[in-house]
Amino acid sequence: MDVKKILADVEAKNPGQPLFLQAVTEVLETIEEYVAANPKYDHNKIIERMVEPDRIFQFRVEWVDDKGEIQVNRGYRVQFNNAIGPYKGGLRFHPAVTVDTLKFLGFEQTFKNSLTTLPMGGGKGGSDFNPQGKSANEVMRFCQAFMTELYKYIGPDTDVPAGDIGVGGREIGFMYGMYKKLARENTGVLTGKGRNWGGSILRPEATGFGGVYFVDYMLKKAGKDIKGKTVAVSGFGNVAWGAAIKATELGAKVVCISGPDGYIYDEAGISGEKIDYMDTLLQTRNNVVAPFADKYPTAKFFAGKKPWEAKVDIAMPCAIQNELTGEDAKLLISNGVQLVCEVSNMGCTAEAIHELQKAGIPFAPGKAANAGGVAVSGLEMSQNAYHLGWTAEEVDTKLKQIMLDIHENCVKYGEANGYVNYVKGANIAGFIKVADSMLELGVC
Ligand code: 2IT
Repeated sequence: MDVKKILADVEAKNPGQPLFLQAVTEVLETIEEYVAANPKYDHNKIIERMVEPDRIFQFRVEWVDDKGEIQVNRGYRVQFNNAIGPYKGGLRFHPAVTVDTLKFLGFEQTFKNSLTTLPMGGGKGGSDFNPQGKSANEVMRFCQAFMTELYKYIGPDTDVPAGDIGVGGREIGFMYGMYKKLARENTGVLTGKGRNWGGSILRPEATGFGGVYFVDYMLKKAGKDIKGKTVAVSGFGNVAWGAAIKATELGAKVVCISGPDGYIYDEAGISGEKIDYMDTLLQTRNNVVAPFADKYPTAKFFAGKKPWEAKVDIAMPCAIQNELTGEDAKLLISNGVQLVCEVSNMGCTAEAIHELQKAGIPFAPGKAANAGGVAVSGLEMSQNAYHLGWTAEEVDTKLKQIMLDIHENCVKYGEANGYVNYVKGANIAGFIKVADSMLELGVC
């Protein structure tokens, strides 16, 4: 495989899409050696086929705000690859969403879903709708308008969306209500549903819990223990919340959370009701973390700063893409960080990953470490298909096993000279299942 040529083609075909190019570059550079050793992939142009989404839907979403003004947003669904199962992936509502964002996320999702061991293809969607400052009724009208178009492209065996940034249980409810009405079926086509209407127990916690299970496996592999470790988590949304609960439960101390306005350092640790308060803050939808320091005297707020300047043992980016840069990585390393586990999608820049790997710090990519979220979505699909619900213990046992399998796969394909390159391991393991399926399914 000529990586340079393929990347040049991807760049030429997708102008102005730096995030997509970043995601593709990382994968191609790490699977290059494996692909070269297995010429069947090259002969069948598997890479060229994998970097092209199956299809992309873009649509206008119009709705009326509380003042009676008509608003126009853009909606998307990227159906990236369905070689191993129906398209599966979240919906992101964020003003910065473009087709580039959703292509990078859909591409990542294809590999992530493959790693989960469940039969799910890769997809992603969303809108440039900004939920900040919108009333509940405005959010409902937007979600309904969005679904009147999206429902044409999805279905329980074709494409199953879920939440992502800006889309939580409330939004899934509004969208599922409209889907059910339009499609006249109750087949659980969205995941992350409420417990009363087909949702899985532990789905809200799953991404953060899975991320911490992954950290635990990484530490064990390095002969270390999570107990007593200090942790910096970025963000204060669903993923950061789940991570804080599980990290605390396993004996670590979460000292940082953050928002777009700055970060909180709480030497007493963020546990118990402070974690509940993270969710309260999220529900205000003001996207600021500063009020946390007003409420808890041990917490300090650092305006305009990132949590990566704090001295911690473990860093877990849980917010958004490229939130941890090369400079941040250098700072973490100089402060003695022992492990970095990306739980946001592509939370670290290529430079950051390079710095961490160069320093021999174990680093896990989001597509491995945050796969617990979509994995429990897969379990929600199974429960819906069976028309029953599993207990928390059953779901948690399955989630732990899936995270362990992902960790083992990363080690299998990424370990060399006493260092596990989790990026390489995850990309190769994720690639093999999708690529081999494409070979078996023929050119179609
Ligand atoms: O990035 C992700 O894996 C998600 N936003 C969850 C996707 C899902 O289908 O549960």
